[in-house]
Amino acid sequence: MTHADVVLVETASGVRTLTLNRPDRLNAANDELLYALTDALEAAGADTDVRVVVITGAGRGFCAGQDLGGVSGRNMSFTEHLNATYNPLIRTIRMLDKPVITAVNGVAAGAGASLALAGDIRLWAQSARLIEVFSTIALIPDSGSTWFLPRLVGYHRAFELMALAEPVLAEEGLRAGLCERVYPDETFLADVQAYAERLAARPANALALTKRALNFALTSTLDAALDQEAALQQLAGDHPEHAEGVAAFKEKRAPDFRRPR
Ligand code: T3D
Repeated sequence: MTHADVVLVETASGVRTLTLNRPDRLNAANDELLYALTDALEAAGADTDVRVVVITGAGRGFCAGQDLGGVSGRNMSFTEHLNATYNPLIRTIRMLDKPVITAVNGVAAGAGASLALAGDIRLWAQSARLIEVFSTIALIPDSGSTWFLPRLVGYHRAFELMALAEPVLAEEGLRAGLCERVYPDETFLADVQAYAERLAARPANALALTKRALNFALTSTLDAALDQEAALQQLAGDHPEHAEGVAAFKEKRAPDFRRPR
């Protein structure tokens, strides 16, 4: 399979959809897929026509984590492998100055669960499930799971989910804040596209700065977050989007943040 086959790339109405494409392995990640996904995210970041990125999976799975078929005989240590593949991927998602939606169409296990949690917006199909499966093969959660999950469900539930590797189903996922919305399986992709287009109509610069401010604040003091907000607000206020938003308010019309200026 080539780079282009393992991650399908489509763009419609400012929404770039990246589809993991190893459906017979539930989109388990081999190196080819991990590099292709990171490259595709960077390309989406650089493309001015792209306002929102969606990551989803082909077939009935979202991503079953590391492809266990290719692990034995690997000529890299675990540490080297994580630093070369999963960690750059997760960092790219978190640093991308565009919203990334993880559209979890089915099972998300292991590093696939981490990937599902790494999105700015997480949309689940009704049949989606998230499994911190690592302990089943006597590994520890990686690719950001130890950072994301306790912030969402607290230390104790995170530890339980990781220790027992029990699936989180859509109902709990929604209740516990592991996803923002759950949609029926039958209409999932159309619902995701509609949601993404809504996001794409919002002010791109302000959303990029909001993402940067939130990511900073997650690991900062209140004092530092206030300073960061003050600095970033200047960048938002100086941008033509802000003038358009204020003009639209005064003229009692909807703002058009997509209009080239
Ligand atoms: O650097 C490093 O290497 C460390 C990084 C680690 C990151 C990790 O992600 S570690 C965790 C690795 N992932 C797993 O351990 C998950 C293994 N898979 C499962 O536990 C189950 O498949 C699922 C719970 C995800 C789904 O179960 P189910 O019953 O819905 O599907 P299935 O029948 O088990 O899987 C369907 C097919 O996909 C099957 O192939 P077959 O029998 O039809 O030919 C299965 O072998 C294949 N598959 C599923 N997961 C993987 C996989 N093949 C390779 N690797 C997988 N991870």
